[in-house]
Amino acid sequence: MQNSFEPNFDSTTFSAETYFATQPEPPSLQDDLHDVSDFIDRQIEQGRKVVLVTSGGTTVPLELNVVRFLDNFSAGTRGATSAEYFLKQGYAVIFMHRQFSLQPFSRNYSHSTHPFLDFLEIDAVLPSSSTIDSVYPYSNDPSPSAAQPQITVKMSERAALLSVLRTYKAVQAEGTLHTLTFVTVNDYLYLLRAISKKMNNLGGKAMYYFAAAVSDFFLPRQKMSEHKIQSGKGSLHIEMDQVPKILKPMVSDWAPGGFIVSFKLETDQALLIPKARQALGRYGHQVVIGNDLHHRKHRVVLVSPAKAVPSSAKLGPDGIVTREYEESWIEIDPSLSAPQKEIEEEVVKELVARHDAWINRT
Ligand code: PAZ
Repeated sequence: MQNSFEPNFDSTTFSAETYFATQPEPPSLQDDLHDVSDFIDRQIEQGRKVVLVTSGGTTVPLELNVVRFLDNFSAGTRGATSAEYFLKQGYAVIFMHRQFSLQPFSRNYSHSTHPFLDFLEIDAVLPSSSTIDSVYPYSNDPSPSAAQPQITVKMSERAALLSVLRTYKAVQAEGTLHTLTFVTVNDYLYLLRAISKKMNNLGGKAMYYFAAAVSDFFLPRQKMSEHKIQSGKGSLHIEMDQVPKILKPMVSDWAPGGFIVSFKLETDQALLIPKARQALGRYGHQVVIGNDLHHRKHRVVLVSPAKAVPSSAKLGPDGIVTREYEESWIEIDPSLSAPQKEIEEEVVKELVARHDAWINRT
């Protein structure tokens, strides 16, 4: 890798088969799969629809003993927020997210935007000796037998917290949320393949909602340096290979019975619709949601194949099916922000309606 990064598009394209034949399975995969299989079996028994929500960015390690890695932009807001609205719509949710990215419910109290310590209060005046020195470290309580002050939630925060907490507890009691984590793009690909194959047992009741930001390039294990890459020898050149396009095997092999929604992130809004159409033509899934980086919280476009595929549908150059598509924009007032109004509520409502219509199609 050079200091001024020059992308190199000549690198190898791995097929999904080659990828899984050459890259190692994550050590936790079988345990993760065991738990998620139990969860899916329970939802099948209960007749629920299940959505797999992916969320957060994947990393690409540059060393086996990893010190440096490339990351993909995503805080996990889209995925965590959407997961809550799917739960509200009666879906069971498998939430597959980047470790430490936002999660449903707790995302409302993120340490960077709404830290929970800031809305707690201690209801007794601390003794004058309670300087930072006297209360630190936390476990060193100077008077463990004395009456402890009560911790309370600020009045202004109570209603919102109660509402989040009630929903969270209800979801826990119903057992409708299952959470799994990934860090690297390799963890992500292995988990996705295993979960999708298992979810295929749900038939049409399975929805896939790919909000995670997944790296397009990776460094195969065989090319990684074992130890930390050393500096001091001038610029660094790393040739990365292309990550396989997993929507292809998703649609044809892993989850042919499911309703698949992918996301397309662009920084040039003019590319959203053409790129979304291109993805639908290539992979043949149900919906691509286009969002541009700077307006993603207020405006998205849902692109899907037109309901009646015209007889003019034909195989175009590169084997892409050429046919007609329809777009619907969802916008919310940009002056409203979470938690007043969240675009994910509208997106999820629309997808649930489309999923139901798709299940009941003749
Ligand atoms: O997680 P977040 O809310 O910060 O960002 C969400 C997003 C922009 C990563 C997501 O909406 C998205 O577009 N995911 C797919 C990215 C891609 O094209 O790979």
